[in-house]
Amino acid sequence: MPLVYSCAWSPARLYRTSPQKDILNEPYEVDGARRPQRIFQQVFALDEAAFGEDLLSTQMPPRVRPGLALVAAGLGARSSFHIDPFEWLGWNYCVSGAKVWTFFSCGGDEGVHAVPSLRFAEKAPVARGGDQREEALREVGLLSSDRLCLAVGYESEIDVYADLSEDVLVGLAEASDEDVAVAVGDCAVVREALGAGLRVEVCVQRPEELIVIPAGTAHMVVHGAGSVGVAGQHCNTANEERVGAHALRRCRGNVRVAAEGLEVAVEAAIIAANGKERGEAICDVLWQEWDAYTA
Ligand SMILES: O=C(O)CCC(=O)C(=O)O
Repeated sequence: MPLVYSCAWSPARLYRTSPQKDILNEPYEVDGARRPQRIFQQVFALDEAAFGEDLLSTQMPPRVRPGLALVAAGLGARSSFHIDPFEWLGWNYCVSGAKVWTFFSCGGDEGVHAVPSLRFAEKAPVARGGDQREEALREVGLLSSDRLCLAVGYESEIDVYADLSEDVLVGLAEASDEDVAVAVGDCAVVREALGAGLRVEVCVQRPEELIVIPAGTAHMVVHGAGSVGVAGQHCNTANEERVGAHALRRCRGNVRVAAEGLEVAVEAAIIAANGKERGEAICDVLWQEWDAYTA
């Protein structure tokens, strides 16, 4: 499998916006897509015409819905090597600085788990949306210390960029995408993944660019100096069943319920985690809160 530096074939997609344009209303160039698309329809809410109806805002009670994340990082800071928790679509918009994304994907259901040396294991996420959201998830039984946790994802302790020279990161703003891809392609973990038949895609994200991360794609990010971005999640009818099944699996619920939609799956997950009586009482409170929120 070749190492790829653009997102044209991609699991991930890169959208280029521009400071002169109106980010809420104008269409933007998209790598790999035939025509421009609009990105946001409200501030940091993905455009439903391009990305499908936002089911998190209509099917998930506000108290347990994921929030936006601000990602501010210095030179060399990096994420873990991970697959996003939940099975929804991740997005990440770069406001300033630049960062390198490396995506690993592979045909078949097993994905990166087919390469045991990458050592992916279940892990509760570090960022769960702040203390208040963590508390809210704990209260409804969707986050607990025994890892019976709605937000569990997969993570590896491996540092994909362990061999990447700091010079690449210092010069990131001006570097060509090809040069960065070649430098990342030289890292031992990447060479090993390519040798094992995984697809590896390297992408430099710069200001006014949005990355969309498909569910289940393993990735790791390393930042250049002064990088600031905003990240969020989106769930539409295409991945609703996956997100619902994830919620239920985490709570040892009946995963077939997921086909009935996200709202039904979230309720079933809460009941599976708390028992029928307490679970139903929690759901009543969450739905009432929701009515008050939308009134
Ligand atoms: O921007 C970063 O440092 C990490 C972002 C990331 O991995 C994600 O949004 O899933």
